Amino acid sequence: MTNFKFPDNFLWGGAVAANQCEGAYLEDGKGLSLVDLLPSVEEGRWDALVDPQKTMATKYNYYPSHESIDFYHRYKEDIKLFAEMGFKCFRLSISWPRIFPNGDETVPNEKGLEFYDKVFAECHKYGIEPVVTINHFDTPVGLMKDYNGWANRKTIDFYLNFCETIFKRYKDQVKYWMTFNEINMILHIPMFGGGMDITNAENPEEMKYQAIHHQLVASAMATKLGHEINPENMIGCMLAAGTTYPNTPNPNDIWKAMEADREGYFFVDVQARGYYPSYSKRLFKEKNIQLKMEDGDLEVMRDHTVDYVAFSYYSSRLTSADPEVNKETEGNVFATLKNPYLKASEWGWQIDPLGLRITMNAIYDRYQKPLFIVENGLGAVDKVEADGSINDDYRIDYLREHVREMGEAMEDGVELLGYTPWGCIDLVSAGSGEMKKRYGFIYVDRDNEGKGTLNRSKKKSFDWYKKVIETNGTDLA
Ligand code: P53
Repeated sequence: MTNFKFPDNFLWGGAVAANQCEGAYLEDGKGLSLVDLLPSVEEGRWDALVDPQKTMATKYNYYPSHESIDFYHRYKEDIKLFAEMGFKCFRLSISWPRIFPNGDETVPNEKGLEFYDKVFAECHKYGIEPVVTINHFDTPVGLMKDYNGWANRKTIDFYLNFCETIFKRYKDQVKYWMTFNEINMILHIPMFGGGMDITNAENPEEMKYQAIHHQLVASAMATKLGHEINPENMIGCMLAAGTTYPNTPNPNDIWKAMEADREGYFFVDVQARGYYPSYSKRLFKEKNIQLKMEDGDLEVMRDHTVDYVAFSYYSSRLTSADPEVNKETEGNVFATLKNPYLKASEWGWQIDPLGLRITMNAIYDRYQKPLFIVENGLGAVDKVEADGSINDDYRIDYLREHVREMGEAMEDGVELLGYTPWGCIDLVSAGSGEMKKRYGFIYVDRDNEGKGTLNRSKKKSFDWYKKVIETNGTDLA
């Protein structure tokens, strides 16, 4: 069977985030990240995610991020395994509190910077291009405590200081950057995405969009700065994507689906086109939002748009205009009805490879900028056989179908820079804090309670992905 051949310079790789893999949560001068205050699913991870009082004040027994998979001490072994699979790139994030422990310091923590020197050197040893997320759900606790995070305009300066520090330090090591991971997450979990507490705000929606404005200004300023420091830098935005389908052909459902997609596009409309979308006027009016802007905000957005649009894709979504029908979706980060045409993972995430092609085409049609799929994958429970092997055919099936649709989208004319499946090595789940929800090609011996040797081993999907990269996507069998 012949498949689509990906371009020779296509960036095959994998993705992780500092707060989900590094561990060493207080080592070498690192400060606390908000994620370090989140417990496991059994102790109420979700409550802590949505209620900052619980995040800040509650003492839990076990915090999965504190040791995580100990990438901080095992990065050499891990990167070597990525190289063995043939990775052309590796997406990781730089932990903000590792560099600025409280977030508002002017002088960075040298020890923290040295860690990433070593990680990038290790990548380049194997010809692996680092792809760096600047802020991946990793706001220093100090910024939330002392400033209410992104609700405060001062956070723009702290963030830019962080950006300047790392742009300069890693000027010769890193070319691909993303300003914020899943920037639209702030709408759904303001604590996670914005390091802030909106619960006591007079108009919580206004506070959210004010914080969003700050992030969008910060993202444009970072793009400007990044290009000044190194004109070769490629700076992107990053959206939690997945097209929303209407539940029926009822025009009300179609409209509802369009509105749902605009919630996310809102961000990229600014980051990629350079201005607030026309529909934002009505949105602000209806939610009674008056944004405070400063001179130059709109200009910097206009003049410093991103070089590429990155996104995560796990699933499409389904919505209805009928509140009774839609009730079913409550309590999910991204509200979605059950689509009767799709199967779902053990965590209820619906599997829709064609949805990836649809999403890619929709985003590319809208922005006409190169895309980068920086997260995709199947969270599943893996079984280690008596002989140590792990036969994760379900994961191979999921990835194969998605890679195939990626190829279709490229044949449709979509420009795609690369593909970095999520959690290329097992790591802590962001949403649930579990280890059991695994995405990796590489298995890590550690369980939900933090027990295990932390030993790494290859799953069946390891050899599969290696072959996909080797043949540039022509052999997906
Ligand atoms: P997990 C949902 C909830 C939290 C984070 O999610 C999410 C999403 C889905 O978009 O976003 C990304 O670990 C995120 C990663 C995360 C990944 O999805 O809950 O960028 O940090 O690990 C997968 O299975």
